Amino acid sequence: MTQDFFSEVAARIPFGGLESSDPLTYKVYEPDRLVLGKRMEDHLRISVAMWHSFASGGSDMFGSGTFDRPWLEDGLEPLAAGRAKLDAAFEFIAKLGVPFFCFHDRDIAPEGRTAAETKANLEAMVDYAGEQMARTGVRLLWGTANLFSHPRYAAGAATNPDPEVFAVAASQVKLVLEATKRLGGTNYVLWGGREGYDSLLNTDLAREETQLARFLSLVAEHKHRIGFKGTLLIEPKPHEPTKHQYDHDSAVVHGFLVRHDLAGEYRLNIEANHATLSGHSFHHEIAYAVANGMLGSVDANRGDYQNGWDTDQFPNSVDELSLAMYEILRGGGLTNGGFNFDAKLRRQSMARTDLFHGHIGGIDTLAQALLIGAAMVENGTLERLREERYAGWADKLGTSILSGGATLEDLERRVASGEIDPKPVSGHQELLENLVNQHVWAAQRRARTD
Ligand code: XLS
Ligand code: NI
Ligand code: NI
Repeated sequence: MTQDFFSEVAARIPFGGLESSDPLTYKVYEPDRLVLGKRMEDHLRISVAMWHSFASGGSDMFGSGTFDRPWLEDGLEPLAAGRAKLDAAFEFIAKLGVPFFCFHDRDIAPEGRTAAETKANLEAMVDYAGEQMARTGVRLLWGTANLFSHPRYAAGAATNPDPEVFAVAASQVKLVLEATKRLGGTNYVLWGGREGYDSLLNTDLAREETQLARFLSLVAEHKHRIGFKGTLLIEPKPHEPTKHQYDHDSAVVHGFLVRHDLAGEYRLNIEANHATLSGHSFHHEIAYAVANGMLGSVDANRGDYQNGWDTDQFPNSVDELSLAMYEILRGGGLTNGGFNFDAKLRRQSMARTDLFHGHIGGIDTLAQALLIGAAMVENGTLERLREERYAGWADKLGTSILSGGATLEDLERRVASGEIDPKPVSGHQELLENLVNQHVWAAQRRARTD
C-alpha cells in the first residue's frame, strides 16, 4: 500500500481551458488533441525529472532545504525513504497525467558503504520503480548515472587523471544502462558532469579527450552487447560545475563524435538553459541538431536573462519555444525523445502543490508553442521563403559547383567574362519576424475563441 502525498489533488489534472479559474487545470494541454495528425501527448512526450522534483530539498549554497518533502527528512531508514520518494513521485506523475519520468541512479538509490551494497541498493530500488511503473503506467524516457556528486568525481569521471575513477564510473554506467534497459527506457543520457577543467595548469587536454572518447566507445559497445534498443544521448553544457565543460554545445559535441567515429552511436539531449549559457539561443541548438540529424531529446527549462548560471526554471516563454518547436516539427518531431522537465522550483516555493503549478505552467507553455509551431509548418510561408532564398543552388550553376563540376578556373573565367554577375537580394528578416508574430498572435486569438 503506497502512501498518499498529494491528497489535495484528487485525480488526474483535467483540461480546463483558458477560461478556467482553477490553477490545477491545464489551460492548453489536451493529451488527445490532434496536431498535424498526431496526439499532443505523442508530440510532447512529457517527462518529470526525479532529481529536481523529488530528490532535492531546496537547499542552495547559502541555506538548507526549504521544501515540504517528508521522504527527505533526516533520520529515515535510507531504503524506506527511497521507497516513499518513489511513491510520491509516481503518485505525482500519474496525477499530472504525463507519460514519462527520468532518473539518475543516485536519485532513487543511496550510495552504500561498499560497492556491493551500492549495487544492491540500486537493484532493490529499480525493482521498486518497476512495480510503480506497472501500477501507474508511467514509462521511462531515460536513465542516467550520477558521475558528479561523489567526492571521487571532483576531477571528472572518464576524464579523471586516475584510471581507477574511470573504472568506477564505467561500472556505474554499466549498471544504470542495464537498469534502463530493464525498465524499458527509450534513451540513455550522458551529461558530462565534471568532464572539463577548473584550471589548465593541471590539465592535459589531449589525454582527457582520448579518455572521454574511450569511455563513450565502451558505453556504445555495451549497449549493443546487452541489446539495448534505446538511443544514447549526450547533453551539452558549456560550464558549471567546471569552468569549462568539454561537451560545450551541440556543434562541439558533434565534432567530437565525428572525430572519434562515434557520430552514428549518439544523439543530443538539448537543454534550453545550457543553450543560453553557451551563448546560443535554444532555437539555435535545436536547429543545429536537426540540421545534422543529431536531435534526440530535450531538457525543458529556462534561464534568467540577468544571471549567468543554470537556474533551471520552468519554461514560460511561448515566443521562444515556438521557434524551437517549429524546427523540431520541420525535422520530423521527437521520435524516441521527449520534453523532460529538468526544472526546479524556486526555493520559496515550498509547498508540495507548487510542483503541480510548475509543471502545469511548463506543459501548457510547450503545448501552446506546439500549436504555433504546427501552424507555421501548415501555413508553409516560412519554409517557402527559405527555399526560395536558395533557389539558385538548384539551377545549373549551383548544381555544377556542388557536384564538383566547376573548378576555380572555370568560375574565375565566367566571372571575368561578365557571365556571372550576382545582384544582392534582401534577406527580409523583419518580414519573417512579423510572420512569426502573426502566428503567435493568431494562436492567442484562436485559443480565446476555441
Ligand atoms: C545539469 C544537467 C543534468 C542532466 C542529467 O545541468 O542538466 O541535470 O540533465 O544528468
Ligand atoms: Ni539536463
Ligand atoms: Ni542543466
